[in-house]
Amino acid sequence: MNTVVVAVVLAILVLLAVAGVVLVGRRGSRPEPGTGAPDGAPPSPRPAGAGPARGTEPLGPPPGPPGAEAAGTAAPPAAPTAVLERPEPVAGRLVRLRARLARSNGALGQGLLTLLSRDSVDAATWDEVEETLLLADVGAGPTTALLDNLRRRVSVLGRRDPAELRGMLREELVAALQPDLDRALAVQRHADRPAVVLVVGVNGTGKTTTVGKLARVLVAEDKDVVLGAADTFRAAAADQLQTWGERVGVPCVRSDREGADPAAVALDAVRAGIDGEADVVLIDTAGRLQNKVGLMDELGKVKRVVERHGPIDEVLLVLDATTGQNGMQQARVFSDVVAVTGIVLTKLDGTAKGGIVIAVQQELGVPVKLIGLGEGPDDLAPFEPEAFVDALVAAEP
Ligand SMILES: Nc1nc2c(ncn2[C@@H]2O[C@H](COP(=O)(O)OP(=O)(O)OP(=O)(O)O)[C@@H](O)[C@H]2O)c(=O)[nH]1
Ligand SMILES: [Mg+2]
Repeated sequence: MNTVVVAVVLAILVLLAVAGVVLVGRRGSRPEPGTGAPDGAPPSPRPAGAGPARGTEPLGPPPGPPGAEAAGTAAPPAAPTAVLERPEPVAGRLVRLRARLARSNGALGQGLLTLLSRDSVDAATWDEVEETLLLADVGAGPTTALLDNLRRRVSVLGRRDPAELRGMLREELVAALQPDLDRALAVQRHADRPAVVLVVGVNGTGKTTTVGKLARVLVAEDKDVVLGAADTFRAAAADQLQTWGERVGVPCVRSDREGADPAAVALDAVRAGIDGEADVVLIDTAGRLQNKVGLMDELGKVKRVVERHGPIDEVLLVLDATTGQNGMQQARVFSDVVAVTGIVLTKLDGTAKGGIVIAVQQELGVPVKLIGLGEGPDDLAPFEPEAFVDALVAAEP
């Protein structure tokens, strides 16, 4: 009799253990419940990151989706460990990060204010104003335009009250930043497929970091994201991207083979996004291309192949703000090769070259949509001309 009881108890324990394993296995698959994203074993090559397949520890549940577990009443799952990060809210980021513009602030905004506050603004002072603008990488054309406007307005200003002067300078800088350009990212899902964002730029500008940070921005906005590691030059590039994804529970489609065809990986990522009903697929690309022909071939192929499923929604060109004229040169080459729809200006923290925002927009006719203000995971802000200029001409830097 006793043996029967023991056997029954053992059988129940085994059943409970199996139920627990299944539950834990399923819970690691997605950060947001109910969005129809890939579950556990997403399709195509090897999406990694959010899925439980690669690690020994399943990812823990996201904060606050209790409904997802209602079915598993048998036993509480045993200790999920890794906790997904909750990215910072996006609204007002630029204002929160404004102190990072401190050096631009000193060089451009404060420098101009000091010059224009002089008792007499003579020819020599205007030369200094011009020099200040050029040193801050505002660019020759925009500098001339700004200089003309400032000259005209200062001459009719009469007495130069500091507050009035600051207001005038603010207006002119905001106008130079073309505040009416549409800076919204095209990241809305289409009826039957995700939005696709291609991220391009030369090596070291911050592409991978930007893709990682942008994934967090989108996760903070409750979007389902898939990453595509189409920089296949070295495995470390895909590892870097995958790590960004893992932190917020976003899968990363990659190839295990160095030198794999970037277009194939990009296509696999888009397919994973379609199958998983994701909102956005973000594709990171390689920057180490020796010449324009190679660049054109590779990016052209990625674009062609990906567009079998529909047009790419956004091509973001990542530029390092500290590289000045070199950066501008790169921007020209890339915009000849792919139709760039938005610029991400990275490393604006701590550079005195904030004026490149004005130059690059005017030269390419493409809006700066995002700016990088540090190496931290949430140091990427939507670009807002007014908030940016306010940081430059702040009363207290
Ligand atoms: N200070 C600062 N550093 C940044 C910013 N964005 C990126 N970085 C740093 O720039 C370095 C290069 O960034 P990556 O994202 O690896 O650049 P990449 O363009 O992907 O480079 P490749 O893959 O080699 O083509 C890293 O050390 C980043 O942390 C930023 O806004 N501010
Ligand atoms: Mg990279």
